[in-house]
Amino acid sequence: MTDFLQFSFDKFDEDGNDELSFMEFEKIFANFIATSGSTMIKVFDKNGNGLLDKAEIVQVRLSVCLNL
Ligand SMILES: [Ca+2]
Ligand SMILES: [Ca+2]
Repeated sequence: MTDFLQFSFDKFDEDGNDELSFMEFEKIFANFIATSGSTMIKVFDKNGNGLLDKAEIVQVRLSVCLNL
């Protein structure tokens, strides 16, 4: 695990149990989206309404997982 990942893991593992719960993962994901901002929305906003709906978020998740 790289230092960056270790840092991120410790940062987001809020209860310190060395496991990421779904809620903790959600925060990582939200942070990732916030950092990437409108660029991510443009890429994944399939219907072009400027918002990511549930179905579009699922696609983002799949893409992120596949790229890891
Ligand atoms: Ca945890
Ligand atoms: Ca949309």
